Amino acid sequence: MMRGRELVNRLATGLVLLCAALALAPAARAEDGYGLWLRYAPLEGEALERLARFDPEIRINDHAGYIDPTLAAAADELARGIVSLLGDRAKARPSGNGIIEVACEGMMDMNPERFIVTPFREAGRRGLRITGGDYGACIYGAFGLLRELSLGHDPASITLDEAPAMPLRMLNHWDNPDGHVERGYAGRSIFDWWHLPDRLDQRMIDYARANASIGINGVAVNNVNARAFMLEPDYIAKLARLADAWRPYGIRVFLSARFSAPVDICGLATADPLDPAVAAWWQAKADEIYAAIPDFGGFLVKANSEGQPGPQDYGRSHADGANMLAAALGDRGTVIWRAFVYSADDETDRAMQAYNEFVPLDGQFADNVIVQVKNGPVDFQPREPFHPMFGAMPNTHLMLEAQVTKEYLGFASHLAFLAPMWEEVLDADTGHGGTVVRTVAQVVAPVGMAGVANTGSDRNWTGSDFDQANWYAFGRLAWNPQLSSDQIAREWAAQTFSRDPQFLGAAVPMMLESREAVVDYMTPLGLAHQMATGHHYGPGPWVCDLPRPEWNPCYYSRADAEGIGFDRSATGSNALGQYASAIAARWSDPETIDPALLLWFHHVGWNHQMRSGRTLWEELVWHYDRGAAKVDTMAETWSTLSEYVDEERFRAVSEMLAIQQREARWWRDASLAYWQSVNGLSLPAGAEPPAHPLDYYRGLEFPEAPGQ
Ligand code: BDP
Repeated sequence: MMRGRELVNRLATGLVLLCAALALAPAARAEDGYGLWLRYAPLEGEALERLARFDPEIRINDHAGYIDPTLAAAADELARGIVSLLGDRAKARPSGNGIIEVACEGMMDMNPERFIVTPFREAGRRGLRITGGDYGACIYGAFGLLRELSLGHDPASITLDEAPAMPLRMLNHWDNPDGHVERGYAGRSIFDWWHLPDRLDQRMIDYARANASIGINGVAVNNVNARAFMLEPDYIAKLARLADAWRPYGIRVFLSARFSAPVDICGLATADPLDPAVAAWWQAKADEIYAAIPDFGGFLVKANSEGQPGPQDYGRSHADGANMLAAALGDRGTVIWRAFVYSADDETDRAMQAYNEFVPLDGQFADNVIVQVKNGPVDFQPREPFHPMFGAMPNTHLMLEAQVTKEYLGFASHLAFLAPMWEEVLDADTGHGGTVVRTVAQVVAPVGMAGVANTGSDRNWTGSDFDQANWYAFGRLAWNPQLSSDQIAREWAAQTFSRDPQFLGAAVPMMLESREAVVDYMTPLGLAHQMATGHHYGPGPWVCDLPRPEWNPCYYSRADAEGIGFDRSATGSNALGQYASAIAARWSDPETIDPALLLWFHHVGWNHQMRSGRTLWEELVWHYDRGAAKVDTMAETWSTLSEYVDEERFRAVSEMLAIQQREARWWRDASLAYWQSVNGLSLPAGAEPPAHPLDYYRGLEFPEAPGQ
């Protein structure tokens, strides 16, 4: 960036010219995954010729010598990207034929994040102009244009006009200040709190670039199981340094706040939200933060959940707690209050507790409070129905929370592309639109989406190369929930690995089928929460002795000699009653419910006849087998793709797939061995018996598993 600045050439027009060829040395092309989808691999063939002919210089607005840092970042990225896409052709290249003008200045009556890319002509030269609602739009415009160029599209025919579907598109990091990442499978935290604010790692800039390229505009930097001391002045200074670094990329910082902080770090006798001294403490704290970080996003709060303190400790409601913090922030920021609550003393079906606690509070939350709701009613399982709160709180700002890190989908070692899972929930009809379809995406569109980040200190950021796709997909879907999983997979794979149609023709279907494979070999037909205790690595369907009932897999499977599945119909917990009547009616009948959700809502006899003609037991075995077989196919497919991928990443993916093959079979075998011990049934003809007796699987222990 500095070299580009030094080479700035001021024009009489008041625009600044950056020569793309000289602005930056070509991006390092180490294929260790660090470059993510921003590696800008050199184009080939006609696409290369077209870009070489266009050969743009890059201009940015200059107001009497002042260059907005966001525009500078946009221009730098364009320069970096184009030089890299031109590969060898970028060397010794004269000043360009074409022009890219980064011209965002703020346009009245336009969404500040909307960008437009349009062609223009100037003295016989072709140009592309990026304009937008505000400076920040240009960073999205630059990345949008670079995506098109990276995909090999003709610069002459690029026109774009995009605005994000939702205002808040954020990552929630479950990173602890000591560097450990809760549910992190990619090494240590990327945030170097120890050396901040004095030292800012280059990774922080590359992280911001990656986020901006997919439209992420908010980052909560610390674990929702928060440490109160992160509200102390030294941490505010550290956070301010990050905020400064990320501001040009359109990212606002948020902090997870521990509700008991006034007691923990200030020695107040109470954290009661209705106590004036408590409110005053938070008010002063907010003022202190805003003095250092004028665009601070706000607080993310996990309260009265899994042992975290909260307003209920003082007999107050979630609304009391959230509104007190919201008043402290005022119109400067937002309180994001999580709806992931369930209690040790509540015997109600866990899947119902959040709805029961929150829906009666509809309309009571302050305007700058967002209630953040997980995609499903339990906890980020490979498949859940959509959360019944979506659509049921019309007078509350609701935001969707998804988990990008794959706590329950095989950690980083299993290839599971999550866009189909998120597409499934975003497209789900909540039934709350009367005769009109009202999807989850429509419910959250005025507010936003949060994803629990999967980044870490691993060189490839996410622990495995294919997990980068989930970070990418999360951002793309939050920007535009109408994008299809297929399109997202295709553009990610083309930018990350190879644009070759042969490669994409094999890799994209493999990605698209991968999540269903995980559902099949872990928890088919609506089963959930069958993983081992604590670390959540591997199967543990037999676990039934944990102190809290809803921590036990047996609580969810309800497997007995007669059948399996959780009766959540009117004869059982009646969780179905929390859904709109049209949805509940469809799901209340085991014959009409989508079989993928059958055992979530119904306790079904082992010999129940499925629509497939198989019995339930046969159907379960069929799914476990299909899942394990699918992973074998994925590994086979990948083995044919070596010519398209560099050696290092090819081998890394191959080895991860070998782990996944082994672990898919482990899930299948351990689960079947356990179900057989419950139902006494033999396996259907042709099905392979589990490799080991049940006791072997029960005896496995993994105290060193990551992410705990
Ligand atoms: C669970 C995780 C736990 C998180 C919790 C949450 O196992 O580590 O703290 O979600 O979302 O799935 O708060």
